Amino acid sequence: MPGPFHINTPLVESVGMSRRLGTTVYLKMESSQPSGSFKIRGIGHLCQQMAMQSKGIVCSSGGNAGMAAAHVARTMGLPATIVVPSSSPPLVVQKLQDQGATVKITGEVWDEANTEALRLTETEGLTYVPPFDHPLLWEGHSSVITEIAASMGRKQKPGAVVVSVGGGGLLCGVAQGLRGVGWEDVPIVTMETVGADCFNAAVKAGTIVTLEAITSEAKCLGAKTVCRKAFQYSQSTEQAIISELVTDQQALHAVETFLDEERVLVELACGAALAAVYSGVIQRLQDEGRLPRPLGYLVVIVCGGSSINREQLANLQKKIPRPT
Ligand code: PLV
Repeated sequence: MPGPFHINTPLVESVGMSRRLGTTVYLKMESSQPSGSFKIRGIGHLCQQMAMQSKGIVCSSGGNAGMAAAHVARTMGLPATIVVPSSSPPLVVQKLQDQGATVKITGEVWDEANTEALRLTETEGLTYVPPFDHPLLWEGHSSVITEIAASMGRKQKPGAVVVSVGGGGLLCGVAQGLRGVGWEDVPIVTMETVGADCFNAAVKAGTIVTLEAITSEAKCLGAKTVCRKAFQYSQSTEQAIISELVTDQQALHAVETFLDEERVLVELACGAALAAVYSGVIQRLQDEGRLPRPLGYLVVIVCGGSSINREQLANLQKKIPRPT
């Protein structure tokens, strides 16, 4: 069986973040994965289980799931069709083509691209690779926590883990991973941007809701409906999940600060998680008594993302107004 396709990523302290928070902050550098994000963990695992006899795969994506699927398919010698919405920047389309994938642009948001991917699954007999809603994806993503536990030792629990949420696949993997290593009492802080906040909307409503539109520039967080499993985790009393929002401005500021301080360029989707520290969300949660102080150490999953370069960053800087 080919794979695993992902690598064991660095777990490094961010001195700048630790200084701000007054607590040690570790970055789990998923931005270093082949294909540029954590997605390869779950998608690699799913393809190992489901695509061995396949005549090709089809994946609907805001970008990064597609990048992971294209990478895995190329390594397995399978053709890949990636369906992206028109909101994905040309940079993503180019990178997918560089990986040898056929790219189809359908609809304005991921949900519409997904309908087309499901249609192709039926008509072309391709193996469907979902970007966030599948138990094999969550199982694959859970290795991010297993690695942290192996590095730190199981007795050294983090005080909290910070993740970005789009459709909720990473959250499910992290929740499953924490349970797997006996860290089920470690709170998860979930970060979304306003306008790509389907998880927060579901938590507030107490039921799964579908957003009318995606108005955030963090297009890779732009699923209109969160997956059922993520919502179920939010309802469980076993594990605290704290759902928080930041603005696009705060996510962009986090991307810029991270680039300056850590010298790594990540997407706005990842900036949302970084803003948990840079915009004082964790400190506020401690002030409110929702997270303990002291916290032990904090882990931020640096989910990464490939739809960013200097030009795309400049575009975002033009589009997203500065705070006045
Ligand atoms: N992006 C998905 C879903 O898009 C995709 O198709 O690539 N951080 C980054 C850099 C991401 O690309 C994503 C998801 C997330 C975080 C959130 O992960 P999720 O969807 O598992 O919650 C619409």
